[in-house]
Amino acid sequence: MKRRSFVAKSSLGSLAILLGVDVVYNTLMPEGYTPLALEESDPFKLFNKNKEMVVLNDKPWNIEAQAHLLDDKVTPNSSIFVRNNGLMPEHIDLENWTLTIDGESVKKEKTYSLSELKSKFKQYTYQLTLECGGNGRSEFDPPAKGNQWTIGAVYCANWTGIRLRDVLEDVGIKDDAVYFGYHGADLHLSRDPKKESISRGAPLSKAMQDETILAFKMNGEAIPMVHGYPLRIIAGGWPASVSGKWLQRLSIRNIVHDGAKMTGTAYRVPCKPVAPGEKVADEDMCIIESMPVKSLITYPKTGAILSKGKALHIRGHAWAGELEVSKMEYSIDFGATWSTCTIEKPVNRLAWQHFSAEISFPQEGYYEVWARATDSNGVSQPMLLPGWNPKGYLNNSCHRIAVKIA
Ligand SMILES: Nc1nc2c(c(=O)[nH]1)N[C@H]1C(S)=C(S)[C@@H](COP(=O)(O)O)O[C@H]1N2
Ligand SMILES: [Mo]
Repeated sequence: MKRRSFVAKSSLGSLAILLGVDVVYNTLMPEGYTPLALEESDPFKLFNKNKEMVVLNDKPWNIEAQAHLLDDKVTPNSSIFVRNNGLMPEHIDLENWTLTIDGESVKKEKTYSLSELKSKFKQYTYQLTLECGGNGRSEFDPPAKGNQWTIGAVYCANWTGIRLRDVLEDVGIKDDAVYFGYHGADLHLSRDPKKESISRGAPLSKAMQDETILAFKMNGEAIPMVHGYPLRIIAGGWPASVSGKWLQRLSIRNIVHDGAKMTGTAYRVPCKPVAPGEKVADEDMCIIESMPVKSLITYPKTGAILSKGKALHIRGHAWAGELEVSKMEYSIDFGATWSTCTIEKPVNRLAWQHFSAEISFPQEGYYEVWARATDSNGVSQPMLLPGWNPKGYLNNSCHRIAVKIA
């Protein structure tokens, strides 16, 4: 993998972050010099990712997992997908990092330092499922433009931070507040500082939930650079695009936030079902809120070969946006019949749930194991594809693995 331009343009501060240690003689390093350690770098080393992660795009970085890499109950950093819309911030000045809460609906704009946020407000840790709205996009027909995610843009990590609600109460919010919108420190691909690559948000009711936090830590450590260091919003159960990385400013709005990727076809789907390929008028598009019910078989890896007479143990995770998963089933006959899996309760609201089953196969041959989750409203995953939409969002069709009994 060739050295990437963002590495070459990085400042020393972020080099240290990328390397994980200080460059001891950094003052002696010639200007413009790229240390060998970074010249050798590939994205897997740079971001501490498993070599089996799949790079979909390198400008901006978009990297997805494979199902078997997501087998852990809590996803380790090495298997967490990367979705950048712009260029990662080039320099993080921790001492001077601030968060400003502004917008039409704050009583008075307020700015906090990181240390103030950490000391002033109580900290909480939650396991929260984040899935990119475009996960599964690759299956839609007619195809949608954008990163061709298959199944790997989802994970559930431990996030530690403070409640957004507590901060908003400290700031003072006007009665007309309806929405929040985030502003991160990443750069637009054009490098034009006046443009934002993404600035999304959610209704104030989502901001007020216990689990909506301003996070400092992911899986007990400082958030890795690529995942939003040093501060990030986490809004579990909603498209992960709501969870703004490198958070510097949060606007409390008296209108639906109108930042980059809040309008047009971005993170919006037809309010009513449409035929594949149909043109949809702007006013007929609705913003995606809670994500639909979905599941993933994380063990065994697809292509497993099993000897005759042995039962197959399968396991995986299921999630349902703001809802809980109430039933989990598998099929070995292309959906003709279904059997139940054991499904655990979530460790907290908005965490994914773990399922397992022991499967016996009637005879030798090729099988597909399909998994199907049902949410607490009784809504199940579609077997093949959900309704088509212009940007290929919300594909929650059943995950399948191939198994051969020899
Ligand atoms: N500032 C900022 N926040 C962002 C993004 C971004 O490009 N910039 N991408 C969003 C999208 S579309 C997704 S799916 C998630 C991806 O988070 P991850 O890279 O930590 O997995 O971050 C969201 N937050
Ligand atoms: Mo996303």
